[in-house]
Amino acid sequence: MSHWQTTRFRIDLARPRVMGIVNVTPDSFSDGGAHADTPSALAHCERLVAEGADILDIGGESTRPGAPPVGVEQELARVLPVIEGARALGVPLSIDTLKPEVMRAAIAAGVDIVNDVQALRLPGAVEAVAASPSVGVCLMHMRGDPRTMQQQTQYDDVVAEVAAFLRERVGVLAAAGVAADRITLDPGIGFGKTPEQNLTLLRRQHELLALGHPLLLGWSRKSTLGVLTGRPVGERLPASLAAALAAVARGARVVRVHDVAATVDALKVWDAAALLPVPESGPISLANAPR
Ligand code: HH2
Repeated sequence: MSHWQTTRFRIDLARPRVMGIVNVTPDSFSDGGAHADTPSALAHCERLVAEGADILDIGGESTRPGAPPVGVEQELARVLPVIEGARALGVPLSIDTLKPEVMRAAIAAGVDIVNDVQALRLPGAVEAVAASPSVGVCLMHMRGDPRTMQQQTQYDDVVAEVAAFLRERVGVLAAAGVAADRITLDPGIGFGKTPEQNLTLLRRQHELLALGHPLLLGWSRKSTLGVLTGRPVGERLPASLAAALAAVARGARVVRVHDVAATVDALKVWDAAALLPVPESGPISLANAPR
């Protein structure tokens, strides 16, 4: 699948795309409170588009481990004015929610994509997406909910289990009449997984490509990067860039990031490098060895 069909846009995935995160929340794990009111969230949307974001992912409920749930009315009050204001920016808008009521209202308000960390498992979520003729969807794997997910990290084979789960969810959507080119998949880095399991998902990401849908990956600032580098959340930009490039190198077509400008730059260099012919490395000549 070389494109992602969404409501207003058919996103060409011949080059990797950058999804910029807009958390309209007081408590998100890395930027909680930074864009919690409508004017600052909209200013953030404009800034991310100016920096080169291909997609904006707008969320009104934190999914960090232990985050308290937010009511439907409160979530809608956070995200709807931002969706309405950001529609004029000319990029696809995604709603990051697991609630069917929020999906329906956001689709009515004009979002192009539904991004659900629970892969449309709440009752009514599949119907909310299927009722729209063309809204795009990202199905993400997670276990439990944000309060319980980090107690559920026992897998026999994390990659096989994530793949089987995503395959099952794709089947449910297909049965509901959602066209295959509307669906992207995400293994859910950090959602009910240990750092080692997250890295296994990265190393064996090609096995998820076999599901036949574009992969969307969210490594930005996540705690596995903190474990690898010893850095607090505010100092994980280099690690996030390396993870985004590693994900793209293994076939991801969309990366979900907080730091759009830096990621766009990194991907430009990555793309240019990928186009260069790789020089053949011949054997080391003994004649040139220092005496
Ligand atoms: N990660 C977060 C939220 N939504 N959606 C997808 N598809 N993939 C992800 O990896 C993903 C996601 C968590 O990051 P963030 O939105 O910055 O934090 P919070 O959930 O605390 O708002």
